[in-house]
Amino acid sequence: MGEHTQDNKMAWFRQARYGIFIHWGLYAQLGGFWKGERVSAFDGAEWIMRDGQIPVEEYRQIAKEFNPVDFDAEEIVDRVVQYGGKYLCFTAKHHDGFAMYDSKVSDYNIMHTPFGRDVVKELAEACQKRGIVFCLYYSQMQDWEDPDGDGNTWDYDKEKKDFQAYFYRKARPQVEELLTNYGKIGMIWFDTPYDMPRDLSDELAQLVHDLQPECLISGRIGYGLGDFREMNDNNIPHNAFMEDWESPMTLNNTWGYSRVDHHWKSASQVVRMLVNVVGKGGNLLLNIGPDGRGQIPQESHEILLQVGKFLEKNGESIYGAIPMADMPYENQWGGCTGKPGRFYMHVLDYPDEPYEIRIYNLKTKVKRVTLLETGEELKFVQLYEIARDEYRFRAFFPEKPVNALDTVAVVETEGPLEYHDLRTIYAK
Ligand code: H79
Repeated sequence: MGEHTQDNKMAWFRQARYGIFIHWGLYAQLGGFWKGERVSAFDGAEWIMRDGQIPVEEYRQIAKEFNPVDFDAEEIVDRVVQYGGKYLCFTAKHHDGFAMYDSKVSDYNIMHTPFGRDVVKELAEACQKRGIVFCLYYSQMQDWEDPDGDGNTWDYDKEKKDFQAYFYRKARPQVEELLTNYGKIGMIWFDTPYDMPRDLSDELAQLVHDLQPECLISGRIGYGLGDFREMNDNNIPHNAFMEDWESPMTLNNTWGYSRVDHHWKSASQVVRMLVNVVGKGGNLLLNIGPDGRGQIPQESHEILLQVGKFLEKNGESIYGAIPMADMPYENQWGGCTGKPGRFYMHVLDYPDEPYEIRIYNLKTKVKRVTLLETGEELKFVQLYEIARDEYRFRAFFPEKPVNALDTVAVVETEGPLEYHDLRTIYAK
């Protein structure tokens, strides 16, 4: 057992770099439709109860029919492995307040459906078997079922809400159940803290630390109590960010399953996103929204499988990558990811003849350049142009990309990366 330092605690997260988010709950059965009509979604189809102002007594009826017979935790986790994801984060309870596990705290849970299976338990066991880090999403503030939970103002009077009562009756004890009954939890992903009172957030963080000292807490517990910064949904920071952080992203435009959202990102867009995030020092948490039968939409599956095949051969450039300071210029041909003593050029837009790619104002001496997939050594030159006070690195690629998604070259360097700051370059 190592020491309980923050570095030790973050180690798996920094190694992983790529995780799969799963949004799945009663809303999956609706797929964005209520009584035959599409409910316009502010954020995603998992918001249907709020967006449609569906009365809790009517929404509750979905539970009576919920029977996702195709759900197979082992198959889902096998797929996460195939996709190249290293952790899986599952919505144990989203804003609708419905627990997807056997909760003694509230009957509003999956055991009281025709399905009657503890999905959190099945996923936890499957992850354990496959070496995937199992993480749980829990909406600690919003709960549209509970009269005292935040958010439901169409059934319940906002003025009469007693959030503290909700916290002690449901949120806190449910988090306790989740961190007690399902083995080791890699991370608990809190969300939408809004104006949650500081003392209760403190208490929640303390509870997690007491029950599972190694469990990470997402930044959205609020008040800087998290172990890492959670970027905004579907947002990637402009610049490299030298702390621990994660960007949660959707594969189409919704988190929960929607029957009509077909705005899928391509595999190539996903790889670009992954390189962008990992190059800047973060983790990508990419979402899947299984449908009302418990199946991963075929489109998601095919896209993520392609990304997985890329990672199978090029994972070295992503997993365990370290944050890289921004280079002086944008790399319009793609991007870079870093490791000690080397970095990886990800050629996303393959060059035409003469198949040359340049990086300007890299001062560090390059020792060797090879293609990651084939090991083929590439010719390169490095020079310093005295009149312009500019460093130039040119690498010569083969005529054809080795991978249609991303041709990765390993650039071995002498010592740490050093750039020539643009501000020091002669102005005139
Ligand atoms: O779980 C996924 C989303 O459901 C959840 N976060 C990801 C990971 C999420 N919660 N809130 N949001 C996303 C943003 C929601 C914004 C809005 Fe609204 C909802 C805009 C309009 C309705 C709440 C009410 C904020 C402004 C008014």
